Amino acid sequence: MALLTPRDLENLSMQLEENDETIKRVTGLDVRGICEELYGTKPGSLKVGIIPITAGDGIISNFASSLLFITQYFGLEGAITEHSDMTGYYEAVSQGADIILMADDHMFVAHNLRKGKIVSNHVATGIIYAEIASRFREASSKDILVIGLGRVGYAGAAHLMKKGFNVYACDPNRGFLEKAVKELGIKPYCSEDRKRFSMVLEATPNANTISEGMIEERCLVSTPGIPCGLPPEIGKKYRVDLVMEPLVIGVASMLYSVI
Ligand code: PYL
Ligand code: MG
Repeated sequence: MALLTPRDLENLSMQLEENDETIKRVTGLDVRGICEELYGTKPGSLKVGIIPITAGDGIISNFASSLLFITQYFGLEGAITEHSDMTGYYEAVSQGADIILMADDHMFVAHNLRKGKIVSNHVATGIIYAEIASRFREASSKDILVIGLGRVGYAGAAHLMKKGFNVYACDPNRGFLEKAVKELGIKPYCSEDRKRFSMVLEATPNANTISEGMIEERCLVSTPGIPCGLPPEIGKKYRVDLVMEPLVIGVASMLYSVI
């Protein structure tokens, strides 16, 4: 999985503002509104304990402070623990945290200690970016393309199937594709079919995964990025709206899903 760098997290509030404007324009709702409808929850006065974790590649300098910004932006009370790892966990729980946010290199979780609800960033991110794509007001049909069937794309495809969309998907890993066909009932996307889509969920760790033959003239591409799957020249040549932001939208989905 691609790890965030401090550079990815620069100007997070500006990235959020720009993307929220696009989301509102193309779906009719902003991130808050979509999360409230999606999960049926509204943030109350809950305390969020943010615990830096030193495992693996270790602490990302502005990751915890980014989580604090996001927690407060969505109206929750956040606090970064003074200590990391298990000491930090003990500190957060002792100080009355209702929700714990912590991430190592493989798993980033939100855990509501009061309700016992837990969610991974992969699932919450797949679901919210799928939801955004599916709400494209100018969509030409219920056909939607999912590029990438790893932990994020699989969760997004499952969510879209549950919502009754015609999900076409591709992944270079044949096993991932076969698993999604068997377990979710998605249709394998073949470029030879020359089928074009007005809604795309891109969930891969690669750049330029979207090619010209995949999209309609008017299209919404929804992706957590890192890097961007839409080649700039295609974004310019067609009337493509791009929703791409590295952390805030996925964490909002995590928080709304466990509150
Ligand atoms: C959650 C992000 C989204 C994409 N990749 C994921 C990632 O970078 N995970 C690693 C997060 C490490 C955080 C570090 C810290 O600062 O606590 N352990
Ligand atoms: Mg990507």
